[in-house]
Amino acid sequence: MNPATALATVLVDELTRCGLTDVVMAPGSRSAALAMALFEQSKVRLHVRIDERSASFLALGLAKRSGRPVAVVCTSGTAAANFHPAVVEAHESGVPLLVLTADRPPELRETGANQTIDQMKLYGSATRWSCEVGVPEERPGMVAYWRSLASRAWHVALDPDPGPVHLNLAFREPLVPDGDESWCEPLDGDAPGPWTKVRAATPGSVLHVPPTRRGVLVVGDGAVNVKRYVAAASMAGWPVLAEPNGNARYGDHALSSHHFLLGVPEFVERHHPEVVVTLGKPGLSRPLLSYLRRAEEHVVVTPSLARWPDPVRSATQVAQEAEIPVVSGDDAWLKAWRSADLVARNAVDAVLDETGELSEPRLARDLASAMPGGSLLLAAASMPIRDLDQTMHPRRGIRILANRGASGIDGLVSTAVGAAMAHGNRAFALLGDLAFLHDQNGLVIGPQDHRPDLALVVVNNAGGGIFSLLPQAAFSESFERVFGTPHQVDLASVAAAHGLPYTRLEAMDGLTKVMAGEGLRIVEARTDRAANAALHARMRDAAHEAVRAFLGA
Ligand SMILES: Cc1ncc(C[n+]2csc(CCOP(=O)(O)OP(=O)(O)O)c2C)c(N)n1
Ligand SMILES: [Mg+2]
Repeated sequence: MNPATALATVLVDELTRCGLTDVVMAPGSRSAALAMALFEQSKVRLHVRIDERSASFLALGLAKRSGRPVAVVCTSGTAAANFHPAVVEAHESGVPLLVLTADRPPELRETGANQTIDQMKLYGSATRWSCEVGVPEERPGMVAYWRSLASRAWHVALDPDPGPVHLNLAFREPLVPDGDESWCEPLDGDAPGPWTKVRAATPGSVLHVPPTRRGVLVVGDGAVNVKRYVAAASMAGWPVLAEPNGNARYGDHALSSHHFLLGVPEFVERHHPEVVVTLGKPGLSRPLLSYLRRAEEHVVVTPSLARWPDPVRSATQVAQEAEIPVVSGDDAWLKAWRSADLVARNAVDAVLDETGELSEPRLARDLASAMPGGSLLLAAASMPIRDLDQTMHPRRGIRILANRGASGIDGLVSTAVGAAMAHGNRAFALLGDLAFLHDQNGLVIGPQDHRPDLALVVVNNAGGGIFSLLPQAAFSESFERVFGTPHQVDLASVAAAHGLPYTRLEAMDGLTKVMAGEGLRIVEARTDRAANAALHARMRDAAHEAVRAFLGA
């Protein structure tokens, strides 16, 4: 057996023994041995894509939803560089990825040899570990090296701080199997594997949160152990301020309009928190971020003590686990939050329901409400995730994901496809038109590849709608050209080019029908950026006014 084939076979086998179930690969020659070993391995589900950027976001989506490492494989050169955005997102949002890049052997580097770039530590500081594996050779000891390396890569990607691991794999020719099965030592691993068993450390000591009724639980992106903390907060009589992608906006204690409540200074003055506990990374609402600073104690719960989210540098304590104690007392604190929340929510709903017309925030709200139990929603950066945050009513039984590590508008079609496949049930994605167009290649799926049950709901406001809500909107001369960035792409034709069903959602009453479809499909909802900005201003004004009236302020 040639060394390239031996390394590829052993690596794939060992990763499978660790628990690898899904691999995404893009074609190339330097990675041929890996591609063929993956093709032979019946225990992994292989996904093949031609665009490495889309391939890596597909892997990200699969890993994000499943919580297990997913491998992504490519050839040398710019192919590997195209993984960079997904690696960055995985690094920032804590998604386990195994990034396997094929490379030229050292003697071909820095010589002008074809398709050769410097791939060592290609992703800079955006990995948990980056390893230059070394050219495989036929000599005793290599099997232990490769198997222990694979075990280690798997565990570093997963515990205790999930994220991307990069193995740069130099292959010397021959790159494809030569039919010879002999090798200088047994290639098999010891049964049943993995080669190195890693026992995760039990989390450090539990932090005891100071007892108080005046506490708030904030749940942001990437939160873990959500149910336990929501239950504890409920017992303590705390409101839960949950960003949709924190998946804690359910039950009696969940608020839905904190973005508006916390934008009213009189409300904030009267609702001074003694303790705020945050899970995950909050980052959708400026008023909520400012509120974190007002807490006497801000406890950040994080799986890793090596990094923790503290976006406004308000953390006073950081712990892997926290105990929120039950304290006796009346429910005045919680009731005050809930009643004000209801007032704000009703005011927002009234604005949204004035007519049956389709609007961006109403579509977000109604999509989240109408999704069948058990379904998944991926919301794109820009307005989709913010609209959900501002309008979604609390509910159970759905899962919401967003790429909030780096908040890119890239790779979202692929992330949605991957997440939907790992979810294995009905799935929806709410995407802006630019986000959709950015990853059109996510729609390029070969005939032998699995297609998920996923509706890509595209809010087409012909450009970047979020910018109409930002200060640059006042610069009318430059605005359209450099921020609005309109395009002239016909989404029905995009769907047709990919052979996908397309539906235009004209008014809100068409939503149920659109949602009832099956398979991979595109739904377009056309909106207007200026009207959307005006509607958001009305939502905010109505909510703030209602809260002030409620407070008698
Ligand atoms: C990869 C990347 N490029 C640029 C940006 C900056 N950006 C943030 S929102 C946005 C506009 C997005 O437009 P669209 O997806 O149509 O959503 P809308 O704002 O209309 O809701 C841009 C360009 C980004 N976040 N990510
Ligand atoms: Mg748009």
